[in-house]
Amino acid sequence: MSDDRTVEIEDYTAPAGGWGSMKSLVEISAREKVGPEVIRELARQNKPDGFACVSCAWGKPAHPHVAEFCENGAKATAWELTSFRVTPAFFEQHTVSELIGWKDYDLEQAGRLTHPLKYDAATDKYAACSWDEAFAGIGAKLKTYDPTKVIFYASGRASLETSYMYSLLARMYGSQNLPDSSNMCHETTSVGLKSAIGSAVGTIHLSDYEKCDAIFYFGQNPGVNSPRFLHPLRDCAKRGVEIVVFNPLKERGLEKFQDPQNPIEMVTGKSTPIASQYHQLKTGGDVGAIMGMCKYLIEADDNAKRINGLPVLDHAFLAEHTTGFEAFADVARATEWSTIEHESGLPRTEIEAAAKVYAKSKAVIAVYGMGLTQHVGGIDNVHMVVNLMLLRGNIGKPGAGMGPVRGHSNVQGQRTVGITEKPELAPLDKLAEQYGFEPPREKGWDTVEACEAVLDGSAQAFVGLGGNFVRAIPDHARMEPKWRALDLTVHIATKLNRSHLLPGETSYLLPCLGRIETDMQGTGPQSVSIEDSFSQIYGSKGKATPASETLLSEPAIVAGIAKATLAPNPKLDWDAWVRDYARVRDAIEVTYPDLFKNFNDQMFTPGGFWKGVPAAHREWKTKSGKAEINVPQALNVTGFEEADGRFRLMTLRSNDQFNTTVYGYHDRFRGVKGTRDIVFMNRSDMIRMGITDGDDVDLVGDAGGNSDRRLNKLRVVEYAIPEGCLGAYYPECNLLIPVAHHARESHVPAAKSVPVRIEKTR
Ligand SMILES: Nc1nc2c(c(=O)[nH]1)N[C@H]1C(S)=C(S)[C@@H](COP(=O)(O)OP(=O)(O)OC[C@H]3O[C@@H](n4cnc5c(=O)[nH]c(N)nc54)[C@H](O)[C@@H]3O)O[C@H]1N2
Ligand SMILES: Nc1nc2c(c(=O)[nH]1)N[C@H]1C(S)=C(S)[C@@H](COP(=O)(O)OP(=O)(O)OC[C@H]3O[C@@H](n4cnc5c(=O)[nH]c(N)nc54)[C@H](O)[C@@H]3O)O[C@H]1N2
Ligand SMILES: [Mo]
Repeated sequence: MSDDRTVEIEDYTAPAGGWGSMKSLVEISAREKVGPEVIRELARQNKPDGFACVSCAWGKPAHPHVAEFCENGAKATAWELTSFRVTPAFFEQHTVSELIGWKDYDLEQAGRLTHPLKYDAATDKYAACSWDEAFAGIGAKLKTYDPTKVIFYASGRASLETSYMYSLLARMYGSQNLPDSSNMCHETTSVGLKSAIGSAVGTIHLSDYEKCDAIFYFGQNPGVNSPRFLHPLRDCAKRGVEIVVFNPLKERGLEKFQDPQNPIEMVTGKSTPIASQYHQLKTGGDVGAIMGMCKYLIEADDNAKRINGLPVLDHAFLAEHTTGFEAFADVARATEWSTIEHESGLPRTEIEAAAKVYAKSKAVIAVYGMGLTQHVGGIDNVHMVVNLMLLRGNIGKPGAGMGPVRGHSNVQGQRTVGITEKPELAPLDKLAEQYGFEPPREKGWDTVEACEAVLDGSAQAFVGLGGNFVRAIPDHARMEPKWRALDLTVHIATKLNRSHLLPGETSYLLPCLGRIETDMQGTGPQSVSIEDSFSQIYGSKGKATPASETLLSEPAIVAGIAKATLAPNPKLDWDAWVRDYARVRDAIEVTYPDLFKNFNDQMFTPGGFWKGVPAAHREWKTKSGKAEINVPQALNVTGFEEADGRFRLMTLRSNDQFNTTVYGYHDRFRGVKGTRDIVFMNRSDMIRMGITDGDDVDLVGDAGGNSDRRLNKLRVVEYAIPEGCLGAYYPECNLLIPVAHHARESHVPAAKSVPVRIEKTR
């Protein structure tokens, strides 16, 4: 079943984008055997009247390029429009026990699911059932449980309309267990930014990239995970914006970019250098590095004051808009450079060079991703970036602000319309009034708590709106057997994945339309809407032929489950909503009148409409009413002590995957071909341990206690990675992460600093 698995490891010197990306695209299109329809759809991707890319959450510009898609967005389109199908005949041939031995790649490569399926324990196979049977079966089961023991997961891709309906279904049923992929991702942002600046999301617009004069860039990999970002980054670099990067790895998209849409660059082989400074700090070293920059700035300002020079900090801003500066400044002054150098892994000269760029810049954007959020001290990471930005008033003015880069295309939007386990984030009183029911008021389970509930047996059932929950979470080896003890598992999905192969006592697999496909309902073809990283909301129209006539849309499936589970409600007509999604948008507008004013009229505004972010205009919705400067708990965010032989493992995405969806075995920019079973290692560590490039090693969990978490036989790749740090691929490595190893407060699994030891494979 596999594609080319000949292993080759070699340096890749070409830029991000360019011919490499064209080639990669052609390869996947050929493999998925896609027809001309894909070309037509690619031309509609991210266009005001087209569909919103199903890959990442990067913004959709009001004036798009002719081809407003990237290599990985195009792969996602080809993946959804594949010509392969997984029909009931496929399941007649393969038992679940057999399929669970397949690789993630092979499972999804098998194609699109076509029919609703029910698991039959007697034959150990999924078998086709009718939609009515599936809904009736699920409803009958759900009615027997304590609703507070049922999990309603969502994976960040489903539209605002579906998400709103899904969160209502859960709450009307009586459950607030609404974790979503954000719990493994940017929840650290939602918690950290909320407490510091009173808004849980980024504060910039896409257009701020035209106005900034510096970008401070932490732990995000645009060449792979948000390649359309490379265009504004390239434009910034060209107009002399300083781009200062902090990342343990040299990521190609941050080094140089060749624009596949620029014929001159393509023909002449020219590329644009991106980063002006690149600091390869230790994994988990950001609080140290930022503390160093802050120390430099605060002390430079102290000196300026002494000699009556120009101030380095924006004192007027600090006085009017912030609290906590003095306490923080004292800590920064008192922190020794030796400590900063040790914790960050960077020499003082590098940190000072970065701080000097910051000091002379008038409008700075801070960008970050999973490199900051997925640590035990992730909130400290986010707070430290905010602190740095506040020192010179770099939040809430043109060309400046916080720019977290979100993951799934609608992950931010799902939270906006009620998919949240936190009662204070949902307008419960409003929902109670609008629909005449009493919503649950107790806090529900987030992802980590849902895992704990599965482990201790208190969870009874799991419903998943997309995603591959069991593969995306930590601690696979402990979780998988417990998963099968659930009484009911229901997955709404487009393709087969490992989570589906761990059926509970009763299990249904419900195949749905994807966003690129025509969604025909009673009133005609429907549109949906999503929210991007910049809090812009816009419409998306699918026009491709559905993968199968048997598929239902996500709203129709949610409505089907709701009608079979809940008592009829005169205030809510699920069928009317499915007939016309504009009615769902009307309902969303009633629930959230400030965010979704004139929703139906505004949704096709080119570039979308802005939901509004108070911190973007310096309205701080915090406890103090000001932006809060926080002192970090510790300079070490890993949550574990340093010890002999203990490494910090960061789990990474390759260029050929979307989360648990593995498109192929080629991580082009890092020079790895034909395999994912590798571990990147520093040369000095290898010499010290007597390991040579190409050796096989095992990674063993080192979280304390008697850890039996072990990943066997990874090939060592000598790599430019800081000493004491390792890199290897997610999701394969998730079995090394204990469920309890997560960010304080936000509970995001700490996937970027996992304590492990290395043993040679015997
Ligand atoms: N093609 C593609 N696109 C995607 C995805 C995908 O899998 N494939 N996933 C989507 C999703 S859901 C998300 S959340 C985003 C994820 O996108 P990113 O936020 O870019 O996530 P990662 O690739 O996990 O890692 C980010 C970077 O953090 C660096 N890093 C690791 N540890 C540290 C650290 O301690 N400090 C610093 N400064 N850097 C560190 C790594 O070297 C890596 O370059 O992308 C989205 N887009
Ligand atoms: N170790 C480690 N673990 C991590 C991470 C990490 O960096 N390291 N990253 C974390 C992050 S940031 C995230 S967001 C999570 C991702 O976790 P999830 O969101 O749960 O996982 P995905 O891999 O995105 O889900 C892929 C599946 O979604 C289904 N799907 C695709 N399109 C659609 C659709 O349109 N509708 C429906 N209903 N289903 C669809 C397909 O069946 C596909 O198999 O993983 C987290 N886990
Ligand atoms: Mo994510």
